[in-house]
Amino acid sequence: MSTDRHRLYGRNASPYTRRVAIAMRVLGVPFEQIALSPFSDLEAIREINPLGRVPVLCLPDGETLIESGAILDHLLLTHDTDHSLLPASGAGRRHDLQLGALCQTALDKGVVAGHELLLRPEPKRHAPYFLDRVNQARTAMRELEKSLAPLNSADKEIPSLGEITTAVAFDFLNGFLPQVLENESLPEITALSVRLEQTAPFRDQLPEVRMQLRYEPEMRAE
Ligand SMILES: N[C@@H](CCC(=O)N[C@@H](CS)C(=O)NCC(=O)O)C(=O)O
Repeated sequence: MSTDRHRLYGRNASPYTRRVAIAMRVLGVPFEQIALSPFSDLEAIREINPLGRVPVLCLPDGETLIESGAILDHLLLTHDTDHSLLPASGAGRRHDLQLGALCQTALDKGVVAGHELLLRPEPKRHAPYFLDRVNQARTAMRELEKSLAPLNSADKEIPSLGEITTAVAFDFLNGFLPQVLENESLPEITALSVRLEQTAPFRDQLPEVRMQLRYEPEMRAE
């Protein structure tokens, strides 16, 4: 189908979708968001993406893109020509992409741990598997805290892509699986999150629902 606007499929409750939506707002790309959930709208999502996943971005000419990283790569190439969200090359680009890579691990492991609780009946849950995933997500956020400091852009008007994803990941993990970050001291990430969540692109792209999961088996991962 050909339209004059981008169409973004997925809810902001998905951190992968939310980071794309916020980046589109920051870049000033007009889009329509079709807030489908892979849990309640799987058949509708499969019509757009046979893999049954979000986010999906349909371009105005009808081409369909999947995977938030690939979607963002296209959006930056076409709409970030002055490289305000991601430096064109060099140490700054590598650093920002590494922030995104740490976020991706934190999110992927947090989501997998959450799915262990959401989708697997309690007697079949494997506590060591769950706690190892929680620990991986936590470690990724600790590494992110260390990596954030050197190029933290508190004085920049436009957040970088890595900073957007960091704030989105922090908000998501705190809401979805709070035990990942409970008792963690993450002052750089917290300050970034407080600053960015007050801005219009973040406020306009809030998660539609917040699901909170908890599972505290006897054994601990650390
Ligand atoms: N690596 C993907 C992750 C996307 C992802 O896991 N999306 C979730 C929603 S938060 C989903 O569609 N889950 C259903 C599934 O993977 O089957 C990305 O960055 O876009």
